[in-house]
Amino acid sequence: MSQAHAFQTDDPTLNSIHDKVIAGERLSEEDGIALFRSPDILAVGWMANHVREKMHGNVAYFNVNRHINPTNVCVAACRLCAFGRKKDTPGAYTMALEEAFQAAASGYSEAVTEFHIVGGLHPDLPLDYFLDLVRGLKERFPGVHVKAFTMVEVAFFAKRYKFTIREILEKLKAAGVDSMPGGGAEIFSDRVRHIICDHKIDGGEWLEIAKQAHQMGFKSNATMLYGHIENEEDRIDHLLKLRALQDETHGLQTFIPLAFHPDNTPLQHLPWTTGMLDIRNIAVSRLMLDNIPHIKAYWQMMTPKIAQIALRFGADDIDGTVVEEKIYHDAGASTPQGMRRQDLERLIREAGREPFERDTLYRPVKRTESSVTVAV
Ligand code: V47
Repeated sequence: MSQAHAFQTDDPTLNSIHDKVIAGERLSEEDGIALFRSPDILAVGWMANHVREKMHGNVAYFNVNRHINPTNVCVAACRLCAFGRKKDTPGAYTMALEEAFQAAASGYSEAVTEFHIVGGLHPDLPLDYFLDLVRGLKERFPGVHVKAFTMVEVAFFAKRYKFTIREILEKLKAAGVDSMPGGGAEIFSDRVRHIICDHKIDGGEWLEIAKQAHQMGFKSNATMLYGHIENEEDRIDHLLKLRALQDETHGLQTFIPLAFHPDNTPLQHLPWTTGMLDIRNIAVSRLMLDNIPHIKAYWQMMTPKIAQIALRFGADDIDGTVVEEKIYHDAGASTPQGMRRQDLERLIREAGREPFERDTLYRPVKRTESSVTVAV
């Protein structure tokens, strides 16, 4: 779909980038830095929207999903995080499996098509806790896609239970994991990672595990945490590393820029991100990641209002109903914990887009009064 409005900018550095965007040419590191620094956010957004409409027309994707965070007990103690707790400290929890199954079934009455499962790095649970969780969900909800465990959790399982990454991925697959969420990528820069999440795997390991997962046929997402102590070069470095991974594996479905929420974290002296930074990260991601199909404006993290605007600045997806969000709410998010399908559709329509309910693999979901089907 072409745009009715002509491109205009008062920032001369954007003219050569515009020419490349129109020609479908790959942008360079310098282009990326210029996009982050340009005062002309509307021109940056125009280009991102051009690419977004070329790829997805007028549709905006959402899904009906439920988050399950089986435990917040975590050995990592990342400075960026308000969710993790040390074992036996106030607020620490670990769901009994039955409790997790009940959580999976609770919330909105509409049939979900995806469980999104991530949790802390628990020092004592057996591997079977996680495998039984997935097996139990598959038994009880056979049609529901299980998107579970970040590359960081996979690395932890391998180390803790003494298996190779490949063996852990095979066990997760056999238990019923269908794909993997994008968390834990944070920012790949060693300098920044050392400060915000010192105990996590490094960026190279994250990319290597994602590569192995993709080579085994898993699709995954990827995230980037911004708005803390990183700079523009760190962000572009992160995007270029993901672009190179995708050139090799084609396993990334969706990229999700995540705005840092400082409340209740050891970095709570840092300011919150602004709407402009949120929108710019969406737009620059769309322009730099020419080989990743989807850019998600995660409404829980951006707020529904900014997510709507993002749908005209490069994003084509706003995530889903979620039902019960913990990670951002522990860090001060004031968004609702979940949203109904009709509310997501309204957000999308009022942004001038056409709502498209997808499953996790972006296939259309058809609902009638009594059934949900995925067109394959
Ligand atoms: O990896 C943790 C981030 C991520 C904070 O794949 C924080 O579809 C901001 O990855 N402020 C988990 N961010 C969430 C995540 C995700 C969310 C929605 C959809 C998908 C998907 C993935 O949240 C963590 C970390 O980067 N995070 N604490 C914080 N205080």
